[in-house]
Amino acid sequence: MATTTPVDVFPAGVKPFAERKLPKTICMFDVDGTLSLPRLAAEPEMHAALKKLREITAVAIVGGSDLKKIREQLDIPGVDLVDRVDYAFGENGLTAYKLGKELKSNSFIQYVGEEEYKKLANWILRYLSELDIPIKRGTFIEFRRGMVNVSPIGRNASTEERNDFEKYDLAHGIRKTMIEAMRKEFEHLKLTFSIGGQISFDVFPHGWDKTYSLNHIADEGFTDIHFFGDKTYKGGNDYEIFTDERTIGHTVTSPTDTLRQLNELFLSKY
Ligand code: M1P
Repeated sequence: MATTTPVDVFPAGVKPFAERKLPKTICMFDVDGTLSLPRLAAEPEMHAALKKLREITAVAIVGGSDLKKIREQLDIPGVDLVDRVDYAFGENGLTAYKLGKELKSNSFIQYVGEEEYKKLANWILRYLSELDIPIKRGTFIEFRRGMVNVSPIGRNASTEERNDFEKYDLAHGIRKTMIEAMRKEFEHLKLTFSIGGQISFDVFPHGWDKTYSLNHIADEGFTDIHFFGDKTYKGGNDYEIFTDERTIGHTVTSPTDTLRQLNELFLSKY
């Protein structure tokens, strides 16, 4: 379980929550498809909007990817992402930063243990070795702090190869079929399987979806927790936090739509 470490030092130039226009409100954002196009960099307009929003509400990023990838997508040279938002949550909050400082959290390997993890990894590699799809690249399992990410084509696929796999998967249900088999095989581990992107799926313990990140802000007294995401449908990796009773969920269709909604709800009003 996550523990909330009190970090009350607001860096120079950053207003404490109490001095913002809506002191009890936080806006949380998914990354791919919400702040940027999948795996691509966010546009300057998005950075400007988040900066302006931070004067009004607290701002959090909650991505399924690890923070390294999120940083690449939301990079501004010279200023680390964790210093530009109030909270940065990678891997659904299993890696967590508040005001530039890392918070304590949990890990997938601690949860399943070495033996079970070995069985899981061996099973995945065996399954994929027998899977016939048009092309394969490298890095089929990515071991992360809070989850394992599994990709039938491999994470080294190029943007074009990603797009092609996504279409192929939609027609042939490659990920869906693999998830069904894996769910059956590892029922005892109580794992959740989530398709959050184009070429892979995430595997993590029940409850370690994006709602996990809410543990880190639980003691902060926010009364309005807005969440913006594109995969808010059942089975999408924004579904649980979007439907959670603690949040006010907003479905977006693209980064442009996120900007439109932010303008309407906050930026043009306060
Ligand atoms: O953030 C959404 C997903 O982004 C990536 O998915 P893919 O590589 O399949 O497009 C992964 O980092 C995945 O873990 C994440 O949920």
